[in-house]
Formats: sequence, structure tokens, C-alpha cells
Amino acid sequence: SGRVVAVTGASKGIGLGIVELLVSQGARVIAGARDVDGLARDGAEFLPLDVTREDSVAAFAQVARSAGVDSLVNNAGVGSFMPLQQISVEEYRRVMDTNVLGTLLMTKALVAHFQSRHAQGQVSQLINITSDVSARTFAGGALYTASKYAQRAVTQALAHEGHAYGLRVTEVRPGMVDTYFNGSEPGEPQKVAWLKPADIAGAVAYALSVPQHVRVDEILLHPVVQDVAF
Ligand code: NJP
Repeated sequence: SGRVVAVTGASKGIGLGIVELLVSQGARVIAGARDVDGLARDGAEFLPLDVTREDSVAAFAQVARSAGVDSLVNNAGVGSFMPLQQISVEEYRRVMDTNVLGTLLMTKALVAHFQSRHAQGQVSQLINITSDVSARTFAGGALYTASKYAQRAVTQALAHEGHAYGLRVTEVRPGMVDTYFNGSEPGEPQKVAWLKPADIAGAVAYALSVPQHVRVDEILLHPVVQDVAF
């Protein structure tokens, strides 16, 4: 496809699913996560990346720029579900740093590159994997949903800012996906009917594939078994 896509949180779950689908479609992928030991896929380059650390983000962004990156998928994220009285400062920082600051730092590191691409008549694209709960909440979800509402706000503000340099911004909002999320294991019995990483990857691939004059603002997807009060 000629696309060069940077994907964060790419070592497993949704991120790895995105890597696998995009390389199968001919894209080159720069894939980052904290632990990328032993990971290899044709068409993908796996690099260590901690999105909460500015130095790590800078090193990853440097490689992505050198590869001519045209799209960024901010997927790295962590779950955290507990009643409010159990939320510690450390847990707050872990979740907000990964889900919100990580999205902000990673995007910030590529904005000048996307602006110079625009000056050369090229389109760039940003896809943030937030959540179906980036706009609704529930008991035990204070911290996680706060982070996802915030990540949604960052995404929408970036859509306004990026408009000036032709950046297409998409928010992908998955419901329950069968991954390693929040300490779980893929294939656990209660997760059999949940969305699969490939389903989210399909949404990302769709947003990347639309004609240049089209922007996909948001994709919200759930497994049929998930009942949702909108
Ligand atoms: O989770 P998991 P998912 N810097 O645990 C990486 C959202 N979501 O695929 O760094 C860089 O299988 C981690 O690698 P490592 C969710 O909020 C999910 O389900 O080596 N990377 C791994 O590759 C998140 O935004 C569900 O530990 C970091 C990956 O992130 C996204 O989907 C529902 C990192 C996590 O893989 C992917 O989550 C929903 C860091 N600091 C939204 N910290 C769902 N699964 O049901 C972690 O609504 N990673």
C-alpha cells in the first residue's frame, strides 16, 4: 500500500492485531511497546517504546520519521477498575500517564513531521484507540473512564489543530475485546464472543483506506453480546 504506519502498544492484543493486518495489506509498520523481545513480523520493525517517557518517545519518533511515517496509531493503554476509595496516586499516575500523557507525547513528537508533509502536499493521519467508555461511565470505572474521556478530548482538540495542516484524525472506540487487557488472558471462557483484535484492526484499516477527501471521525464497535446503555 506504500503506507508507513507507527503503532504503539504493538506487542500484543489490539496493537499486534493492527500490525499484522496492516503488514498483510502491504504497509510498513514501526511497532513499539515496552517489551518487544522476540517479536518479528515481515514488514514490521519492533522497537522498545514507553509512551510515558519523553526520551523513549523521541527515539521511537526519530525512527518513524526516518522511515517516512505517514500515520500514527496511538493504541498503548492500560485498564484499571476499582471503586473510588481504592484509587491510589500511583495507580492514577500509571493510568493517566499511559492513556492520556502517552497519546499526547507520541502525537506531539510527530506533529512537525506531519506539518512538513502537508507543506509537500502529502496527507497524514492519526488514529487514537480510545474506548466505548470514552463517553459513558459506570461504577468502578472512575479512573479508567476519566483517562478515556480525557484521551477523547485530546483526540478532538487535535482534530481541530490538525485541520490546519490536513491531518485526518479518527477516534476508534472498541467495546469488549479479547486481549491481555487489565491482566486477563485471551481465550478465557467469558470472552469467547467478544470482539477480536482483528476486528479493531479492520476498523483502523478502513479509516486508513478511505479516499483522501474523506475523514472518518469516529468508529464505535461492540460485540453483539455486549448490552450498552448509550
Ligand atoms: O490490551 P493489552 P488491549 N508504553 O493489554 C502496551 C483499549 N481498549 O490490546 O508495553 C508503550 O492486550 C503493552 O505492551 P508492553 C485499551 O484501553 C481495550 O486490549 O510491553 N506500550 C501492550 O502491547 C488500550 O488503549 C478494550 O506492556 C505500552 C498493549 O499496550 C487499547 O485498547 C476495550 C505501555 C496493551 O495490550 C489496547 O488494549 C476498550 C507503555 N507505557 C478499549 N503500557 C478491551 N480489551 O476490552 C502498555 O474499550 N503498553
